[in-house]
Amino acid sequence: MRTLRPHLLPVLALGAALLASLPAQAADAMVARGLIVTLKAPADGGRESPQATRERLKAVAADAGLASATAAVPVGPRAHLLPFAAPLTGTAVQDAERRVRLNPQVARVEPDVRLKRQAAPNDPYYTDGIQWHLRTPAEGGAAAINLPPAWERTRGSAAAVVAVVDSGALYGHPDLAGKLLPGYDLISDLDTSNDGNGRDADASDPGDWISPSEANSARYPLCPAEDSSWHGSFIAGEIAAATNNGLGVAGVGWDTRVLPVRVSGKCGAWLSDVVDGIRWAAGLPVSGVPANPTPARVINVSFGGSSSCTPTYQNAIDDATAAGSLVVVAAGNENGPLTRPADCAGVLAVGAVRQDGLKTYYSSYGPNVGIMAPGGPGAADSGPRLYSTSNAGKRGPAESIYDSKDGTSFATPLAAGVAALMLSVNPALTPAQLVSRIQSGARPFPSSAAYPSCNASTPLNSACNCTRETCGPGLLDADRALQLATSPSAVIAPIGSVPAGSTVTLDGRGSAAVAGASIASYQWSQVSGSPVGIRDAGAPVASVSLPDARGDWVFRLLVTDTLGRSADNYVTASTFRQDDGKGGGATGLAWGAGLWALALLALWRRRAG
Ligand SMILES: [Ca+2]
Ligand SMILES: [Ca+2]
Ligand SMILES: [Ca+2]
Repeated sequence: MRTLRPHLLPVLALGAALLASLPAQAADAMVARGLIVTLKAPADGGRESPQATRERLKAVAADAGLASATAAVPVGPRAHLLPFAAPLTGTAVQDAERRVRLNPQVARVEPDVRLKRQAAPNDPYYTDGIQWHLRTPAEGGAAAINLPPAWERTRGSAAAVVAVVDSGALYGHPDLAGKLLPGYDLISDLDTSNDGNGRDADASDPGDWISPSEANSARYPLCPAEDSSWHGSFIAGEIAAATNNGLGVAGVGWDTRVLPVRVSGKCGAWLSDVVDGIRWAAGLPVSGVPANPTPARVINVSFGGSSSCTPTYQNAIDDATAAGSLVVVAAGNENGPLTRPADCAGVLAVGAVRQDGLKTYYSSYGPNVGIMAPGGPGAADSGPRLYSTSNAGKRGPAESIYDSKDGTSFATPLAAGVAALMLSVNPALTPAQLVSRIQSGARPFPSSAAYPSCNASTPLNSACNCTRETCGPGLLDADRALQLATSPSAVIAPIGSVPAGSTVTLDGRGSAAVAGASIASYQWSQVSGSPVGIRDAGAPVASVSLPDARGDWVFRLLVTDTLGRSADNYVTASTFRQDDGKGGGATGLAWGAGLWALALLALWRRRAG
């Protein structure tokens, strides 16, 4: 058991990570209610009466063919607004502006456009582009998690608590002020705790350094010398740094709160403390410890290990999940198969991609990865990193700073933060519903011709192109996940391979609406294959008679709930002939992958449209 150690980096070369400025707003998106006009000084150079100014403005409007609904309105000391009779858009605005500008009486003119409320926080690491990974993919790169449109929907809520089961927290960091709940310190032994006692109510992080004399000692076997990591505080800042406070970094959830649960100290954490930490975070009883007054609906666990999931770990995750808490875990930095806790059932395991969306050379991987998110390029690669709240102290806490780190530990809190945003718009979502919606909303992986595809059986020592079999469903997309947070889910029983000429059942009875709604309508349609009639196309269970020929047919189910929200899904039926001598099982995987690709394509098209 050990933390997934980051590569600590000094805060420097920030300029290298700067992005180009945002694209200008397109002209066709512009809405204006009039023109803001500044007249030239009167011909005689003297002062002009308000009445004379109004007369000149009226003449300008008339010359330009503007049918002003009302008289000009002063804008500041020198300019006036000439209102249109009704708001104009696009080129109509530009035409009116051009006509007014041609008037020799006019010094300046600009449209009085409606400024869209931008959910862009003013934290300098965000505005400077250093926190590229929070932006839209167009702004921040293929892997950016698309928070700006998500922040238009919600900035989180104080009720959505995210536990950070980690090294404790720096309560004195100014960019975590007001965002940290009291939490608890569950480290049970003195050598690890480094705070002079065992379990206690103070979850602050005293540092977890290992001095050269302590390294590989009897107290700290197999532990190398290292400086304090401030691991938990970095993660807390990613999830919920004080945001839009003009200081430092932005967090995923402006209004999310973090519950620090301290389990990791010098030389890492004990399994027994971690599983107690998960239980306590979820609001479950832990012997000898007061009940958690603020149970977390999302639990971030950025720990790794070399063994596979054990009943001790699985039971804690099962209990937390049953209590309604989603456990979000790091995939691991071993460039190999997932290990505990990422391979436990019911967790959302998060792997790390670079800014360009390729798997990092270090991220563990496999088909059971839940989602991929930015994790920094890693020390052996280059590219933009992730910045968050930290401390300059090499041992105990010193000056509050911002630092960069790499690792799946730091991809994980991005997904945990998105889950908290989803719960703030729909607190009824279960852990399984959170996972399915985050995955349904995933963006497809990009692919670079300069890199190989990740290999399911042989780890590559470089970045690689993610596939479904190596990186799971796709890239984390906060906005798409938030849209789906209030949607029903369309679930279709698999069909797979059937004899040619079969009648098959299209079964959508697994579909579900979120709390407070129910499925109001089912609509089946055919997407591909030779045309076949669908019986009961408006019912939860429909059927089709497939022709007596080999082929593939894809059907779509669209469900709409009582609140008018919709979702869809796809199912494939493939036929074989009895004299083929096989049931097509060997190609089942290919069908599954094709179905997945089709579903993603549909999502992508819908999003792009
Ligand atoms: Ca303690
Ligand atoms: Ca303590
Ligand atoms: Ca801030």
